[in-house]
Amino acid sequence: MKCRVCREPAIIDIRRHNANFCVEHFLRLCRDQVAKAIDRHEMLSHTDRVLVAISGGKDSLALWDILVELGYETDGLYLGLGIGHYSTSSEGFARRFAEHRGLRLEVVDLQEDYGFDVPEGARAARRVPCSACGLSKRHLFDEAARRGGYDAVATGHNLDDEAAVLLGNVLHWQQDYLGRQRPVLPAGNGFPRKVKPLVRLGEREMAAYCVLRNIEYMVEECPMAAGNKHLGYKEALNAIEEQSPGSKHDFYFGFLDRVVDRFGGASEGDGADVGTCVRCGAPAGGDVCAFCRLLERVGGSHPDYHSGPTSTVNRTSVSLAPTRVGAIDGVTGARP
Ligand code: Q46
Ligand code: ZN
Ligand code: ZN
Repeated sequence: MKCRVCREPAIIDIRRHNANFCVEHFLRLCRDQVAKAIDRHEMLSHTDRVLVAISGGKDSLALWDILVELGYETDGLYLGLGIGHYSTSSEGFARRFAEHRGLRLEVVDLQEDYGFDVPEGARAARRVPCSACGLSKRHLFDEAARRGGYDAVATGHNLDDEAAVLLGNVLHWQQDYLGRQRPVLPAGNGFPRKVKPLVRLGEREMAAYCVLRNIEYMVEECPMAAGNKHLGYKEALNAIEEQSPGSKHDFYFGFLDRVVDRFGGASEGDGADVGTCVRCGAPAGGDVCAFCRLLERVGGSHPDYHSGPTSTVNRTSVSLAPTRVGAIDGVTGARP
């Protein structure tokens, strides 16, 4: 097995490219694919300040690493969701990554900062955990981006994720979701720009990238994901990809090239009557946003953004609104 570029021994085969790569050229391929996605979909410019959503898993840490390598100005945000061992352990991976590289990581903890965790939120709202979790994540990333004056929020969704979500949306003809399933959603209606620079790379490549770059990451998946439909869609697509390499890529990029515009909804809140939440100032369909309604049901409250620093690893001069005083040297603490 020889590298397609240099003919030295290869360490990985990528069947959808019908090619093998050595370490150096595999890492270059990953960076090039991210640069290509950013360029083609006009995700970021080099003057943007980018907030990277960090979960402690392979995708978000590889994304952060690649964006730094490509010269983007980035900070990370980790959200402590209160999902037992999964959360405590993933926070450690996120913090160690940031500390080793001298990068700034803000940590927002649902329980400490808002008085509830994902399992409690799900019970109170009578929702499945992933629904309460997703709602909280979207709100808190948007909120942190507004508060910190970031130009864009970058998430580690890879090709496998996007193809699986697309399959689910197509199976159930979720027209609104289909219109918004784009690698970039422009800022608008009070929402920050959202970008997914890993859409040209698969799950297996991201794991290999982390191993080759010595990035330690949380291998364990969130226990709440077990048995969810998304995993089933991934398995179905893996079976198709096995028979026909390149299918996931063709499915997702064919959709973007030929179909997505038929569904409209190129930005968040499109078509909806978007006002401002009277409690927290976030964009909202009614007087009170969905997160504040969840907070009320679960008996939580907003942190006082004006009373002290948030927990931030390697805090720099950026003055972010504070949630709690952090414990790590010189550092303050508040995170997908
Ligand atoms: S939504 Fe659901 Fe994830 Fe939240 S509860 Fe876990 S599996 S972390 S991407
Ligand atoms: Zn090579
Ligand atoms: Zn609100």
